[in-house]
Amino acid sequence: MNYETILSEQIDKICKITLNRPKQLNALNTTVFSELEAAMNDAKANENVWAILITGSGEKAFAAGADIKEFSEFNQSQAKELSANGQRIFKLISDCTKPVLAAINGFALGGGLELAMACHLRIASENARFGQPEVGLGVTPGYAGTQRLTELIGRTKATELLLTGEMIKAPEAFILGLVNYVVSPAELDSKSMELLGKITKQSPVALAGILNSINGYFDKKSDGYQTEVNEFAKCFNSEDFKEGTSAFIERRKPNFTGK
Ligand code: CO8
Repeated sequence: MNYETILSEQIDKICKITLNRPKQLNALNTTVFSELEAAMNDAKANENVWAILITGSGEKAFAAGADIKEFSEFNQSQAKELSANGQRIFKLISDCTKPVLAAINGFALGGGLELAMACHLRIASENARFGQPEVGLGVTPGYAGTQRLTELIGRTKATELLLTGEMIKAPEAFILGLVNYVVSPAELDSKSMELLGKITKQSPVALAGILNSINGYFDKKSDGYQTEVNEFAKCFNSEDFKEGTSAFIERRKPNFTGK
């Protein structure tokens, strides 16, 4: 499918989505949001896609935030709609039952960091910079930055970063647990594909159960322990479970189908 502001391609079992407004540092406008939603829905529905990679085009930015030029003239009700819509689309990513990895190739600021945090895994290049600079624009984060940053790095440091709007570099993001790995810009793509390659060798049924169970831990309305019981039991109905256990007994590698 052809998009105006993103690129979407399939590489083996991985759908790679690239934010593609490099001149605007991949700022997230309403077209990016709607195309990201469409690409995510396509990837979710495609049974040949087992994992999703989200990155930015160019060498400078993953995404430098929501498009300030677009929302600067908005009124309160437009702002509410923009924020709710952005949160809904980022939740589509965090709730996705296929693993989603953000390959952060530069600035991840404001909405850009919120997008990266909605993904299940994050790999940063050494030149990446992270921050929630909204406070300096006289606005709060609107795409769940206050929630996910606190969840990922803890209240103490999240509060400081949100209140100062200061940027941090990749090594500090790693120490804070915001990213899984930091690699050179040249290695970002290969490291991301390597990690997703390991993951896509596993059973998609089990991957989905694990992601649902982890989300259950953070979902205030559900009991994550019970979610884990349900997901565990669900696996016993799957061909993947029969294949995985048979392969172990027969001393061979499993050939999972996701069924
Ligand atoms: N929105 C729109 N355009 C942008 C954005 C952005 N967030 N970031 C960069 N650009 C554009 C610049 O305007 C410039 O365009 P042009 O050449 O046409 O003037 C181009 O990208 C290149 O940017 P710079 O020349 O500024 O590049 P520098 O290397 O000098 O600086 C920075 C890079 C530091 C990343 C700088 O561009 C910057 O500070 N950008 C803004 C970062 C920011 O504040 N992000 C947060 C935005 S707010 C948000 O994400 C959430 C809002 C809450 C949700 C809304 C609900 C209503």
